[in-house]
Amino acid sequence: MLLQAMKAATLRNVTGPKRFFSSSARFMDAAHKVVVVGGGSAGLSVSHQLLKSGKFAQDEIAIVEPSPYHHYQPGWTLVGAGLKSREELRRNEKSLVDSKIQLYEDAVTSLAPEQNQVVIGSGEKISYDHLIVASGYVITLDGISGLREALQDEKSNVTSIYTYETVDKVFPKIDQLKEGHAIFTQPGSPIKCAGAPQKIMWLALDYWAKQGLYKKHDPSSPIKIDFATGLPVMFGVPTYSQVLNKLREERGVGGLFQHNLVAIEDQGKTAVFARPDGEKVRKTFDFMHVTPTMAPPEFLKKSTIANEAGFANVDNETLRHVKYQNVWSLGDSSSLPTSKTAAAITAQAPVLVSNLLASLDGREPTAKYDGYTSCPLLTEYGKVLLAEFKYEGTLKETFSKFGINQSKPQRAFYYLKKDFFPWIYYNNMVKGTWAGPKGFFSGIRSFSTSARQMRNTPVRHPRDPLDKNAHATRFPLMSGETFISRTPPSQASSRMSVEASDILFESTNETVNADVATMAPQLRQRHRQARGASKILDEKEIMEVQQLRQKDPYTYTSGVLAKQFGCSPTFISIVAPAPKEVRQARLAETELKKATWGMNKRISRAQRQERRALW
Ligand code: FAD
Ligand code: UQ1
Repeated sequence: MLLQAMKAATLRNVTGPKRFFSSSARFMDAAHKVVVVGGGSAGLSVSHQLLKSGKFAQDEIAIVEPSPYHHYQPGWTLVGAGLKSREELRRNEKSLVDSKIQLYEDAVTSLAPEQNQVVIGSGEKISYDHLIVASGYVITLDGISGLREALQDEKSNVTSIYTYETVDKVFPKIDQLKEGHAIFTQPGSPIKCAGAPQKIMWLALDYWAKQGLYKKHDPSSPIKIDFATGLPVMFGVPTYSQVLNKLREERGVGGLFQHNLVAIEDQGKTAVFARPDGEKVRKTFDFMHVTPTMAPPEFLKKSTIANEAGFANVDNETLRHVKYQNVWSLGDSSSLPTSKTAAAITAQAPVLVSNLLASLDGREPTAKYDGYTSCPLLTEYGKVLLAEFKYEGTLKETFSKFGINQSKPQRAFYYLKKDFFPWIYYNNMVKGTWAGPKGFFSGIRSFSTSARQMRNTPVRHPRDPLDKNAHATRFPLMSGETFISRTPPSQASSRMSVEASDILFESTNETVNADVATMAPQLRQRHRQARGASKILDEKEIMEVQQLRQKDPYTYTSGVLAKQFGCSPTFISIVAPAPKEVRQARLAETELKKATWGMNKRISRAQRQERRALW
């Protein structure tokens, strides 16, 4: 028994403190304060956020994860579009788990919530005080008859971004299609990232259109495209659905609504769709991108933790199990009635952590999840519509308060999707330091559900640079605030010695005007640079500037053009102002940067703003 258990245990640290051997050397079950089932987006985020609370010792948290690799699945759409490789989005699972967390490289085979235990593949039982179910979705390739065979057949034109095994075949197949009927499917049943089935379609359409292979509303177009969905709409949220349906109509894509793909026949050449009334519709195709059906894993479905649909049955707000008080769930395998995405997990994890910690302290869970989820919908190469909403499909947009229309595909969001999210995911999200639209947090000391509820977060006072400045003079105001004035570096301060003032206002060989002479050395240099760069452009040059700006306003910024033409950036923005869209995109980028500011930066920026207002 001992030998068998030891052999089977593929633990990274077999002699971890929570594994016990009695004096008779009989193998005892392992036990942990928290056991997390699944080391995917949800499992890793929540485990590391718990660890960062500082309330857990070595190996008190354990993750059970059978896969040696972790995948950044949201990037698979980009792989399908030929923008990234599937390998660059994958990491070794072990490398993502903190050494203070015990990793069981095995699968959970059954749950025993009455005994506070899970059973893993080796037969070993692991006891817990709290259990977190984060085991994701299983792709059920057999949910559509003939799909498994068609995907395995190298010669078939059936493909999918939804599995690691097939995702790298998507772009070559898109590239190979020169004419014929292309179909993109979406099942009627729930799936992860409900926007992905059409994202890959919009990108393929763009790719074919750029080569002249797809011509909208043109009967002579070599390629024709249909979007076949089991749902009655393009997207679950009406605001976005309307925009996307308009896009579909404008781009000449056929809409086969309430057409649920049930079979692939005729050696991967005919698709069979079921209509709500049971009617079967057959369509031949030359290319088909299939979104398979998905389901919770078997061990969960058959447990008493699951609801009728097989998902871990938790409260929509607290994320605690409706029956077992020490069982929690988040992510794709939870019953949470929202669109399943990694973005949703950024909002779920802090709630779960806060409530689980409260529960460990004997308090009631009070943090609430509002159903936040998001889907960055690629509508073409270079544009993304950033759908963000909560329960009931109510919009909860991060950037609309800054005047950005999120229903309109924007370039700034494209860079978010393509570059920023993959980066932040591996650098912060799986390490437990990314709270999605709320930016970074370095520890879960307390919890706040919105930027406006900062009062929930511990108050910290980062050092204000003026607080201890020897050259600052303080004026207490009637309002109770203090007005602090510091002599600018360009002025001789009353405390400045004669020698220092000589160094500051050193004379140069150049003829400088009196104003410049009184400037601090750094300012003087900038002033000279600006003056040197104040060449007046002739009409031809201005036209050239305008043309470059029009051609690519993102590359040819006023700074770049000023350098190129030897004039000032202000002059460039007067003669060739950036288009409104570009300004909006830049604003979005700035706002995004702000969204990622940490607490210290937010406070010091607010203090700076207050000082400016007082001036
Ligand atoms: P997963 O990340 O799938 O992790 C589940 C883990 O549980 C896996 O590691 C698995 O091996 C493990 N597991 C399974 N069975 C067991 C068992 N028996 N015992 C122990 N462990 C087990 N989200 C976005 O936010 N934005 C997007 O743009 C986006 N696009 C997407 C595009 C595609 C093509 C896909 C496939 C997904 C996309 N998503 C997107 C969705 C996002 O990837 C998922 O919602 C998210 O990864 C879910 O996290 P999870 O931890 O619940 O599940
Ligand atoms: C997000 O935080 C995230 O994780 C890194 C994604 O990638 C999977 C997303 O797609 C989205 C939309 C978010 C949400 C964050 C913001 C700033 C909207």
